[in-house]
Amino acid sequence: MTSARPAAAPLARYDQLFIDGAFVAPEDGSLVESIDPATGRPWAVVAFGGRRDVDKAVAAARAALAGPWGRMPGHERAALLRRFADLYKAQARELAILETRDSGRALRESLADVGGHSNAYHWWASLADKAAGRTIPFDDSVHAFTSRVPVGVVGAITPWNVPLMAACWKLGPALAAGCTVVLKPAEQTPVTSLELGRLFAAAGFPPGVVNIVPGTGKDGAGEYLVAHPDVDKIAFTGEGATAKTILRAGAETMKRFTFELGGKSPHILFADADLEQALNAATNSAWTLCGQSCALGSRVLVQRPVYDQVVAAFAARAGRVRVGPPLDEATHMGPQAHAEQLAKTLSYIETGTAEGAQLVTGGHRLAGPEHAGGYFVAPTVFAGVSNAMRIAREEIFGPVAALIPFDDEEEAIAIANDTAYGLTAGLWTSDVGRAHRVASRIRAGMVWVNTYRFIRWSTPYGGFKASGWGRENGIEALDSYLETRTTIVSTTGRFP
Ligand code: TXE
Repeated sequence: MTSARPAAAPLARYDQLFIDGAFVAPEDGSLVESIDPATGRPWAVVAFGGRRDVDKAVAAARAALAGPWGRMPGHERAALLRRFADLYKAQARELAILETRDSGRALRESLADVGGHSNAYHWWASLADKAAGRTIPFDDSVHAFTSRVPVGVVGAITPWNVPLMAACWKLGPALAAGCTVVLKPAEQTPVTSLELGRLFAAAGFPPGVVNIVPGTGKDGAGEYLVAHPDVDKIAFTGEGATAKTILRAGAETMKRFTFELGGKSPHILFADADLEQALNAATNSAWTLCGQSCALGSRVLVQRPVYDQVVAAFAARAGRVRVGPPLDEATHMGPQAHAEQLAKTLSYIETGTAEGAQLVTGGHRLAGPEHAGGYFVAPTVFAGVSNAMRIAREEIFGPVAALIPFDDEEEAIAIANDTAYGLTAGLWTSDVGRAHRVASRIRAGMVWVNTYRFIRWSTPYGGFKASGWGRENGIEALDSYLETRTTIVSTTGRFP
């Protein structure tokens, strides 16, 4: 979260952009304070890029494509990415601490998340020399073949909930494909993305391959990047409404897009499930990241014979969540990442009550001494939720579980699919046949059976319907950073 107050002396300083291999002061940008969501007070001063800064970054990215990076064999790009991955691993704890400072995510979660990113970068490195084309049989008058070539300069626009993960999911495939990148992190959480600049420089990446320009979205670096004629692709994670604005603006220059947007994921608990395990997953999914992830099971569908039992268990477990200073490794859940998100969550809690859902526990901002000034919300459980209610239809992005009862398989599938979104879904059952029957009928990009939120670099991730376009992670993600060129060589030299 940022404000325009002048920087105070003791603040950490991230007052330079990373452009063309060097940290530089913004030319026509500004210096802005970054707020610690656990205290509501500024903790760092950060450089935001202006239009000229974005122009410089894009020019550097374009030049790098035409320079050594563009001519570098895949195995050499792989070696650079591996070096970066090793440096990242060595720095993972510091990065996780900074991520927690800036976003409020509980440190135990940041450590687990950031600790895995070097594996992801290594995996992308392993693909950097594997983007092969194919030969196309026709007749002996031609030799026809395809080549996969980098899409070009990528504008990567990331959100505030998981800044390093969102950056990894874009930088990994983009660099493996041979693209260059201008990364624009969210205005509320820019610090850890800037740290990546140091690691890319230390790993020996040529100048301009990765540029990092924090700034605002609308009327700022984000908008300039999307409108820029020399940017070939926008890789975006954020809100659906923002994606539509970006799509319209980017259409002017016929950009390529990948969009990773919101979710309202169904997490289905059948009465025959291992309920202890299902509850572990469902409650974890309710409070992880303080509810600020598109993948979480924010609609918990529970079969009626176990509904009351599950509601009681949710309430009991909500009471055991330690909500407090995110840097304390004993803390389970930190604050909401910024003041607007806090206000959004509290307003949805009011909506749920007004719609007639039963507030079982939580439902308020926390005000203990360890919460003073911070954006903390009590873990909240609503029972008696119908899928028609706004709290079941719209993305809240807070620690709010909505428990919806159902009778049978058909009804569970109907409720699960009755949503504008289609990102993820989970189901718990001990019946293998049912697991396959239900999973195959759910309109979502990722379906988990007897587990939840298993997400890895190699498993494609992305949404059906309003949850997005394209996939991140997996070979599919690499494809979205490549163009296909078809070459036809005549074997006769005669025309026609
Ligand atoms: O998202 P935005 P916000 C959802 C979640 C949350 C809501 C609002 O429900 O409560 O979105 O969050 C940049 N041109 N998700 O307002 O605006 C912006 O600077 C170019 C789900 O923060 O989409 C930031 O870098 N860029 C999501 C990024 O877009 C623009 C994660 C995301 O901001 C821009 C985050 C513009 N016109 C929020 N406007 C998920 N899928 O996980 C904004 N940006």
